[in-house]
Amino acid sequence: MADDIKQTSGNGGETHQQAGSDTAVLTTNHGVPVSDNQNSLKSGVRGPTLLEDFVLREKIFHFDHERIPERIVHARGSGAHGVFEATDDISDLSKAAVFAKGEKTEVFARFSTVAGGAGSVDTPRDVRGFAVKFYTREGNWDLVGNNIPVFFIQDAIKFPDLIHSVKMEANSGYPQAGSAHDTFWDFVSLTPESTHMLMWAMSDRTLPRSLRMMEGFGVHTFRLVNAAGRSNFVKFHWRPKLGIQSTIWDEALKLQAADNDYHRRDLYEAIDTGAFPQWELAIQVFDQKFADSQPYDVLDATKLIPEEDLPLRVIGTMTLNRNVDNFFAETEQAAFLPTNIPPGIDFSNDPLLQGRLFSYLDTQKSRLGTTNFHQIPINAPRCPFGNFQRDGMMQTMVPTGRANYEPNSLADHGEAGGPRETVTGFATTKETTGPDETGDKLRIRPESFADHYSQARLFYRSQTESEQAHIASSFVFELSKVGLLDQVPPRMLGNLRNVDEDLAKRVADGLGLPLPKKNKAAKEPVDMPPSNALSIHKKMKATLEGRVVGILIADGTEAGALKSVVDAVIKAKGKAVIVAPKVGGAKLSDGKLQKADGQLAGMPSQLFDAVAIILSEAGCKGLLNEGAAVQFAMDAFGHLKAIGASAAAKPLLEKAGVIPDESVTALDDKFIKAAGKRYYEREPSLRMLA
Ligand code: HDD
Repeated sequence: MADDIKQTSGNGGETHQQAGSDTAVLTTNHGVPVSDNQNSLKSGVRGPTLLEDFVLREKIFHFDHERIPERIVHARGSGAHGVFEATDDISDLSKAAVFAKGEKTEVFARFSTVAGGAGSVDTPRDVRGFAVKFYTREGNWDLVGNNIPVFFIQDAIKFPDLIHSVKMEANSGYPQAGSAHDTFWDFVSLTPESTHMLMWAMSDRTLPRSLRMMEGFGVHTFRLVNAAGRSNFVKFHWRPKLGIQSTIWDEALKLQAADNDYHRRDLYEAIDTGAFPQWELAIQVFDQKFADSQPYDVLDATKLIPEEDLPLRVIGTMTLNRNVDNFFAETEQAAFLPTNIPPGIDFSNDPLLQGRLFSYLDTQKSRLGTTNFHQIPINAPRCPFGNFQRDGMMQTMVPTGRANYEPNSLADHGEAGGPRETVTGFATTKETTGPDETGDKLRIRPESFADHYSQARLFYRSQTESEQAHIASSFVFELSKVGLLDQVPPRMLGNLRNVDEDLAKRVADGLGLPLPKKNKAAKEPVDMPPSNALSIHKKMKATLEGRVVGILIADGTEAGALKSVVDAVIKAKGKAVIVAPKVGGAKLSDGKLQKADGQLAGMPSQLFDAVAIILSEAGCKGLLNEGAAVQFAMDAFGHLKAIGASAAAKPLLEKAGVIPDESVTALDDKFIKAAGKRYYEREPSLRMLA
């Protein structure tokens, strides 16, 4: 902060002055001590309340105005603080201090769903926002990305249409937080450029197991600029250290019922218990020559650069190590702006990115109510900052002196003249992206953006059989929810025929519709070599680290067996959660009472990555007629999880329809090994897949 500017309320990072936190005395907002916080001031014992009661009026006045407008998109989110450490020397590529090897930069990350309101559930089928604010020594850098590397549209002018179509329908106000409805599919079926993103959206990428197990992407092509002013193009990637993992649809649906806050709780608890989630930041760097030689335009946000063509280079690690102290003050008031960019990074001409450069600054005024939103501690830079912008609503700084304009010669008279140094400032790169960059003013989509299907095909064909089945089934489910607009599913099928004939057929079959004519493509798609990096299954880690094992016990459960499973799970860096018919606990074989972490009826198996069912003969008998116990085993099996069970628990497994396979084990080492994986090969025998 410039010397001549003082902030009255501190500047981020530390705990801030809060009513109630710095005084034992209960006061009004203006510091007047309050004598009674239980009763309003009345005229007589049973008479009306008096207007004079300023304590009551202030309290209710403040309460009445507690809510602020939620984000128009990404309203539901969870955030955490952390640190980014640069681990590779890329000074030849970028002069940004945040990338200097060994540099540690404070960060705040916020993960979000897109369509639902702030109070909606955590696990709908939806894209996830992945926004990171780096408080660098050269100002804030906000990398505002998603967990999918491409986007629905190519030009920001279509964003309001896209979002209107996916949000709850304008007349009825439903559905909340979901794309399975008329208007979304009407819009995307008329917008072939969305087809690639639809492949990702219909895949398990939109059903993350945990925010800690998501990849993240900057999506657009950006630039890195070095000290000599030379620039290269760059794509940013986040890779979770725990490996990428998703749930399956039935599991995600049941998670919505079991725990609305499944992802928020998971992130908070992991950080709270010291299991800090980590991601590697990696880059794909390329020059104009590479860009010109690709069959797609690198300025088109509906395209990715296959990792097989341009490998990722890891340049740093982000560790989230501190939960927010106050959800509203921090997570809700966090304002991310793609225009927050330090020297050494720059934009490209991607027309989607260009529109974002306006939108985010604009929306903060509407959401946070003031142009001074940058003074809110979560948004304030951690480095000194100063300029001649003044006043405005909710101004909390107290600039001293007369210097509120520039140039000035106040210093000649011994007065503070304010900041003026600009030598090291952000300078837009001079380099162009080719001959078409400037020239006539045109409302036009470049010809190089016309191929809407090749990469959609690439994505589909890079998936495992099981992943392809999930994609086909999601299309069937979503299109089956299109109610009134009969023309929409055939139109979508006509687009899908351009992606893959087999996919189109499977979706048509699933809907019970004839296969329509192929829609005319703006540009005929081409086959690209499959990319393993696009598949979740091909790169999932077999590990219990960061995962949760649910252990079902009842009276009579063998104490030794329980202890050895709990110990083994913890040793494998997993979390063991004990579930019993009564939360007070169960009496184990050694006569001791084992307290449970949760009651069976409220802790179904979808909350866990694997389950152990440790029952005595009597305990099992007692649970055979308990629907929640049968469902516990049935869903664990149906959700493709490993099941370890005591021999006496067999009747329960049988009743639940569990068919023994390699992942249904005894309670030994085999179980711990099996528990780190999902068993997708089991699925075709369990449910109808398209
Ligand atoms: Fe956006 C929020 C990500 C295109 C306009 N966007 C928002 C957030 C994320 C993204 C993660 C939530 C940030 C937070 O946690 O507070 N948006 C993206 C990505 C896009 C994208 C990856 C394409 C590659 N967005 C996009 C366009 C526009 C917007 C084209 C407008 C022209 N986005 C907004 C917004 C939001 C927003 C309306 C709502 C709340 C906010 O900005 O602060 O301005």
